[in-house]
This record gives sequence, C-alpha cells and structure tokens, in this order.
Amino acid sequence: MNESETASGIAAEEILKGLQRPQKSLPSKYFYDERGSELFEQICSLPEYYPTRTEISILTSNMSDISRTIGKGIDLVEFGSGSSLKTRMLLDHLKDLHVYYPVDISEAFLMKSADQIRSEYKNLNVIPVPADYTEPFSLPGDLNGERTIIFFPGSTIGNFRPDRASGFLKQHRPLMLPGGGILIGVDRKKPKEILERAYNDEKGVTAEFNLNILNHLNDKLDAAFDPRLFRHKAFYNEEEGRIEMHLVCRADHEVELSGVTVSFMEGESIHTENSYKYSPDEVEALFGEGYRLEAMWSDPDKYFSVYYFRV
Ligand code: AVJ
Repeated sequence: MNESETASGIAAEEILKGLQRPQKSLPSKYFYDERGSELFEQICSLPEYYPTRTEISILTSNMSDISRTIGKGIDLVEFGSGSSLKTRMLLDHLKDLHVYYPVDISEAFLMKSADQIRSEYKNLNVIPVPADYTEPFSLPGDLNGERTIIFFPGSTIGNFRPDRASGFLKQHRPLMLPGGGILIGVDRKKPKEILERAYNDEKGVTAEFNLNILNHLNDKLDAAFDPRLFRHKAFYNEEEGRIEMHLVCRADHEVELSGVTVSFMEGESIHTENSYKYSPDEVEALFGEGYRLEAMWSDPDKYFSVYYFRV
C-alpha cells in the first residue's frame, strides 16, 4: 500500500486529481467492488455484449491448438479473478500445469473465486494474489522453475490508452522470462452500431455498472455522491478507436469527497472508462520489440481475436 492510499486501499489523491481536471474522470479499475464484479458478470451474459461469448467460442473451437502452442510445464498467472468459464477451459486443457495464480484488485471476489476453483481442481495449487496488476507487483513464493504464462482475457487491455498498454506489456515481460508468453483476448474494430449496442444494453445493466462506481467511492472513501444525479452514457469515439463511458450530471450540485468539495454542472460528465478496439496490426504494434506473435485465433465475423505472444 503506498502513502496516498487509505486503509481501504483506495487512493483518494488519484481520484481527486481526476475529478479536478476540466474533463472529470475516474479510474475504471474502481468499477470492481463486490457489486461491480457481480454486475460485470451479468454484463458478460447480455445478448448485446458479444465479447464474452465470442471469446469463449474462439477458445472452444481452438483449444487443442492453443494448448499445443503454449506447451507443457507451466505456471499460469491470470490477470482477473478467474472464476469464469474461460479460466476453467484453460485449466482443463493446459498440459502439466503446476501453479495457478489469479491476480485481482477485488479481494473478496478473488478469494471466493479461488475457493471455488480449489474445490473443483483438487490437484491444482491455487495461489490467489490480491494486487492491482496495473502497477508492478510480485508473485508470492517460488515459480517452481516453470515457464510462466499470463492469461489476460476479456479485452481488459482495452481499458488502457495505447501508450499505457505498451508500457504495461513491457513492465510485465520479466515475469514471463524465459520462454513464457501471454495469451490475450482483444476486441476488434467493427461497425459503430454493434459496438454501441454492447455498451447500452436494453436491461440497463451496463448503466447500473457505470453508476455503481459512485457507490463504491461512497463506501470506501469519505464520499457523498448521489447516483440519482447522474446518468449513463456510452458511445464509440471513431477517431480514437474506443468506446467511452461517461456519467453525465443531471443537475448543478456539489459533492464532498475526503474533505474536498467538487462542483458538478448540469450536462458535464465524468469519464469513467475507455474500451479500445484494435485490429491485429495494431495489437502487434502494441506488443512491440520484446514479443513475437506465435498465433492468432478469431471468430468467423472477426469480432474478437485471441493472440499468443512469446517473450
Ligand atoms: C472488462 C474492460 C473488457 O471494456 O468491454 C463492459 C468492461 N464496460 N461494459 C469492456 C465493460 C462496460 C469491459 N472490459
């Protein structure tokens, strides 16, 4: 925990900095308290939200090829809590897997998922790592001298700006040396209507997910947001190649936050998330010099791709 963090592990300074800029913003990692993680799971099975089921179909159709490409004798590090069907598919098919390290910022959700995996995979050594993987962190204990493979599904890399994504990949490269690699799912560019529908679902689950970031700050920080004074907005920014999510303020008001007052004007927004969409060429450019693309798998519509890069 660094100095700017409160006992709850939330960095008040970082949050205030974002809310004091002309375009207010909040770090999207704060979506994921327990409720937020639940809502995200619900998003993943919405009919409009194609990424999850498309990625699962890619993994399903290509699992033996994927497992062969990755090879035997590995430790698997997952960025994300790893309760999903995708995790199970890998755990079922990877050969000679020694340790499984799920890494997640939401400790409660992480521990629950890890217990679930342990009960289903009695012979697997499951070591949950409560950490913010957007910052440098180290794995507990020995790596058993095995090759380390990172699994980073769900196009979560899309939350970073491209320069940050490249930095992130560079930063974690030592973890995979020597001989390891990263299996990563990345959402692709596609018609605007399909993209926008995926972030504006009919049931309003994405809206609730977006607004829940305010409840999270109210719970964990000394904040007094009224979520009823904001509404969900999501659109595709074509020039930037990203979906943007915002919380648009419905009326002029002020919010107290860790002893600081922040003013909100009707119509202004808090930018809560970017979700970048990448072509395969753009993905290769993000990875840069330190990586070699070994294989790529896609669905027939080319909505989504899974890549294996070796260090
Ligand atoms: C988990 C970051 C990949 O960007 O699609 C889903 C999060 N936000 N709906 C995405 C999200 C709104 C998701 N990622």
